[in-house]
This record gives sequence, C-alpha cells and structure tokens, in this order.
Amino acid sequence: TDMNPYYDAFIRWQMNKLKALGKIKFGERYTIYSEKDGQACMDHDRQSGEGVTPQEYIGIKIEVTEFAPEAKKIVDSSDALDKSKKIYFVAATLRPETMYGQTCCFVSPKIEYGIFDAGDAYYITTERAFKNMSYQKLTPKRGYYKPIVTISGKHFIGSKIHAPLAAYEELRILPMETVIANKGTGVVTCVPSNSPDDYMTTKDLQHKPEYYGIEADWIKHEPIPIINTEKYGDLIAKAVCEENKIKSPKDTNQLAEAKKIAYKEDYYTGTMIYGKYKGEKVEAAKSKVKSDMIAAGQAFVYDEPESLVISRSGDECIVSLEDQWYVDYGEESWKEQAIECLEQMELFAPEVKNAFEGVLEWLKNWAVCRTYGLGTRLPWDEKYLVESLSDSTI
Ligand code: ZZB
Repeated sequence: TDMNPYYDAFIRWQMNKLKALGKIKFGERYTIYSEKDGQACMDHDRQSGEGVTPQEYIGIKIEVTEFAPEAKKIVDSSDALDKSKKIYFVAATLRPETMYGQTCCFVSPKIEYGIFDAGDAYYITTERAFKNMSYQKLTPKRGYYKPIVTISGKHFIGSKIHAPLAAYEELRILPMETVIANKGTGVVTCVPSNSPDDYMTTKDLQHKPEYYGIEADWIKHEPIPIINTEKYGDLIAKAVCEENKIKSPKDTNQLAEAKKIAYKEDYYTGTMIYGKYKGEKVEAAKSKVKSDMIAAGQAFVYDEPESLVISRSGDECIVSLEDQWYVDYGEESWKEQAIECLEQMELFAPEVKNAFEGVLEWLKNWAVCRTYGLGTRLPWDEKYLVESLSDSTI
C-alpha cells in the first residue's frame, strides 16, 4: 500500500516493467466474481475454492413446441409471459459435435426451474445458471435474474421439443434423477451414443416407463452413430458401459470413470461419421460445430465456476464478463522460459518441483487488480489496486 512508499514504488516499477514487456493486457475476461463485493473474487479473497477458474460450456437452445399439461397450465395462466416469444430449454454441454445424436432432453423431477426473460426469447434454466448468464451479456439487464414463473422439473416431463442439429425431428423432455442442481443449467441434453450417463438412463427409462410415469413411446429413439473410434466402434457409450459391466444409472463412480474414458477416446482418436464435418477428426470438428451453432443463434457460450467458490464475504461466486487488466501467464514462449528456469533450480523435494509444474500448466490469464482493499495503485489506471498475488510476480 502507499502506507509504505518504498515497497509501493517497487511494486509500481514492477508493474510498469511487465506492461512495457507486453505481459499485461486489457480486455473482457470471464472472471470469478462476487456479487456481494461487486468485484472479481481473487484467490486471496476466497473462503473456499482456491485455484478454481471459469469452466466454459455451450448453452444449447432447445425449443419448446408443446408443454406437458401441468407446465402448460402454469404458462398459460401467467400474464407476465409474452405468448408471442419462443421458449427454450437451455442445456449446458461440453460436446457440441455430438448434438446430431440427441434423443431426448433431461430435467430433474426434483429441481425447481425458472422461466426467465432473455430478451427476444425465454430461457428455462435454474436460477443459479441464469444469474451467471446475467453477468455475461446474455440477458437484457446485468444482475437481473428473477424468474417470471418457477416450475418443478416434474411438470415438464413429456413436453415436446425441437433440438438444433438433432437427426430426430421431435424429442421429449424426460426425467433424470442424477442431474446435479448446481452444475450447468440443470438441463442435460441426452446423447446415448456418446455419453455413458445418458446411455444408462435411457436404458433404465425403457425398462421401467410406468415407474417413471412416462410413456414407452417417448423413449423409443435409437442412439445414432456420430463418432467412430478404433477401440470402441461407433457407439462408444454402450461399449464402455458393457466393458465396465455398469448396471444402473446410479453407479456414479463407475459412470464417472466411463465418462472420462469416452471423453478422452472420442476427442483424441475419434472421427466424425455424421453431419457436415463427416470424415474430420473430432478434435478439429468440435470447434467448427460450436461456431456454426453460435452463428446460427442455436447456441451460446456460457461460463460458470468449475466448482464451488465462496468469497470471504460469504456469497457463492459466479462468473462475470469483466473488463480488466490481466497477466498472460499462459502465453507459450513465456511459459517455456519459466519451465526452463525451473529446470535449473535446486529444490528441496521433488514434490515442490511437481507443484510448480502443475501451477505453470494451469495458470493462464490472471487478473491483476481489484477495485478496493489493500494494495498498490496500478500506475497507469489509478482506480485499480494491484491484487496481492500479482505484486509478487517477480
Ligand atoms: C451432451 C453430451 C454428449 C455430454 C456427450 C457428454 C457427452 P462434466 O464432464 O462433468 O463437466 N451435464 C451438464 N450439466 C449437468 C448436470 N447439471 N448434471 C449432470 N450432468 C450434467 O459434465 C459435462 C457434461 O455433463 C455435459 O456434456 C452434459 O452432458 C452433462 F457425448 O452434453 B454433455 C463422455 C461424455 N459425453
């Protein structure tokens, strides 16, 4: 702080030096943010969630063509809903290239969803997800995330939907008990060809439709071969579930393992066998399908903290798009130099070296400043204070 002019001068010198070297940049970044504090929530400002960074998902807009009776009653009786606007379930996915193979879309019968005003349309998501969206320029008003109506997931079951890119024209909303309430949007689109969870849930629904209160006809769509891998063929989810003898959608640990295998195998060895990028490697097709869908208004980028972050003020942090100064630690040539430097260092234990390597690997854009608290003023933009990790970057 400027309470100590000598140290303060040293930090200012250091910041000026880094900026002159082109290491400090300015722009809009997805940033872990505390609504209560009204500013970015850096590592040192967190009660829990140290090292947690934003996770990017693609929000897929799945249009409601006909609500199930219970949901329809609630929607029809709400005067606040403009009936001329479209309503979309927003499913959060990491796999846009598999969207051809959607066979239904899952909600949890135990979760409360909101219908939110997203400008020219309405979105159905959890309030937590829409709150994040409202800080990412995806909604009419920053920080406004009150639902117009709330509806329990169970009332949506059976609704008719139309999903972008899906080979099947008409799909249904169906129940999935393992949907996690505080992850993504709480809406999970079902791709049983490539997602082990979706494959097992689909099988379970097909075996016991009455138990789940659904009609057998709603879950009749077969998985569609989208990606081929040498090791697992055209339907990786089925193959991996069988290989690991997974019996139920509630075998959580086994399914988590199966998911890891499927992600890795598809991404590094998979070839598209369906759609516009047929014949291309998944690694290349993924971002092309993503860009196409965004350009067509069928999807958008959505970020949230990769796991729970609680600020020192006690609120659950979100991800906000913030204008900010940041250090570009991820820049390749700089990273190379740091790794080279580490090689020449003598350390007390190999674990220390491993820890350094780990941090060098995940550190990417690091926000340099905050708006209040203790710190040295940023020399070229004095409304900001240098946060407490950046002042020791030397
Ligand atoms: C379609 C899809 C197709 C998905 C696939 C996966 C796969 P992760 O990996 O743990 O970060 N998902 C999203 N939100 C939830 C939720 N609230 N509860 C449970 N599952 C959720 O999870 C990201 C994936 O988990 C998302 O990507 C979504 O399913 C699901 F072929 O969307 B995915 C190998 C996986 N394949």
